[in-house]
Amino acid sequence: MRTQVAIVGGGPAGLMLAHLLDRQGVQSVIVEKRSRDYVEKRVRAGVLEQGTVDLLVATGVGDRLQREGLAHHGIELRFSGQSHRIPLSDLTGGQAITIYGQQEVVRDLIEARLAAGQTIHFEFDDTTLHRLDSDTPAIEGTLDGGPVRIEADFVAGCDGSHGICRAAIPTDAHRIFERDYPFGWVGILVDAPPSSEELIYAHHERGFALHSMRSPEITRLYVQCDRDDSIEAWPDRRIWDELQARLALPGWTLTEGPVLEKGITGMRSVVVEPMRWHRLFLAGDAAHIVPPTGAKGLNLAIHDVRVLAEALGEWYRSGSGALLDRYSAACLRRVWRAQEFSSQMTTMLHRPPSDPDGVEQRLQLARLRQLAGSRAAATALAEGYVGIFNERDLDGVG
Ligand code: FAS
Ligand code: PHB
Repeated sequence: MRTQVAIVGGGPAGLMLAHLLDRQGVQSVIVEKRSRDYVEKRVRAGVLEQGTVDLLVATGVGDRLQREGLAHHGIELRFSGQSHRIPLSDLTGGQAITIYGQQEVVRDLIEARLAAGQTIHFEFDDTTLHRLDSDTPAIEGTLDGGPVRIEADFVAGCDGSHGICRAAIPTDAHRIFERDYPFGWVGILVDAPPSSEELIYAHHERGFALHSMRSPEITRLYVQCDRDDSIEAWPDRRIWDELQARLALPGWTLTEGPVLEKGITGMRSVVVEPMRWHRLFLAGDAAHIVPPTGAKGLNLAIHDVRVLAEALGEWYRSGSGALLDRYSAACLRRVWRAQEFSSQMTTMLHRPPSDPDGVEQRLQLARLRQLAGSRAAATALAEGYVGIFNERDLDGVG
């Protein structure tokens, strides 16, 4: 096979890149290791920044999002048995977040791609990359048991944190910045109506808890757990007991219900620099991982491919590689801002494994009280949360 851009990975990054390229008349082929059913059911992120929503809507894949997504204009911080709302929209000139499951975004993008008569090669196995440092890179693998070779001008590595593309960059040609947090999250999807209109981020001496949702019928909840915990250590009753304790507020009730899905998510920060090696361009989790406390993972993936699609479109329109040459720097500027924001949220809200003298907890509470009392501090958090990072005017890309 021959195409212009060969995309490894059919998650939000790969699918959105193909969609944006298609709108510019640039051909692409997507190879995805898993089945369609698997990627459409995989529960992950749920918070879309304003910029992500605007792009999905502007490029014609936002109809269902606009119908079924829940626009939120604030989030709640809960600590010391009190609740403090951060009015996101009031503090950011009207920007909001939208609650809409990542798997719904993936489903909408797959439907749009197939409706446009384009292909996605699901269950593509044994992916290997070739000649990335030449003008004719290629990917190979097996499809329906048969060997396949796809030749292209560029390869987009959108294969996530456990993919093969990142490892294809020689070790002396890139650096990996990593930080592992000494805790994780147990996440549950629950068949019960949300107990609050908006998301609740709770700081508690027993550990962090998060009340989120997917729809007026489905609640999404998380509790901080130890890094090495297994899901077997978290039977449903224990999860509910911890949620009830950590989210407790006089006059407020957490509605319980059947647990539809549960899993443990690790908490780490990873950044690969640069995000490009010759004709290979990394995007999304293949290039960076953020702890989910800031709800940035999916949004960063969409931002990367927006910048990459614009740069590839420019290359095919004018032959200029200027934007491609600036791709990595442009994305990394936003990636590090999102890392900093996510790290702040994570360290402010999670119980450290050891705090013998209680200093850490008192510092966290002082920070939370500042957010509750200072409009300036609350505005900085609100801007980070809705995705205002103001990096656009610094480098003139995207
Ligand atoms: P993805 O991982 O979504 O997609 C990569 C795709 O590549 C996958 O479909 C994979 O099957 C495919 N692939 C891998 N190797 C391949 C190969 N060799 N050949 C072909 N295909 C291959 N973010 C939040 O904001 N909130 C959350 O609650 C949240 N929860 C998360 C929970 C988990 C368990 C994980 C892993 C991430 C979570 N995230 C969350 C972050 C998440 O949303 C990611 O940022 C987002 O999925 C990134 O999208 P992609 O870069 O497209 O990577
Ligand atoms: C979610 O709804 O899955 C979610 C919301 C906010 C976060 C992380 C996850 O910070």
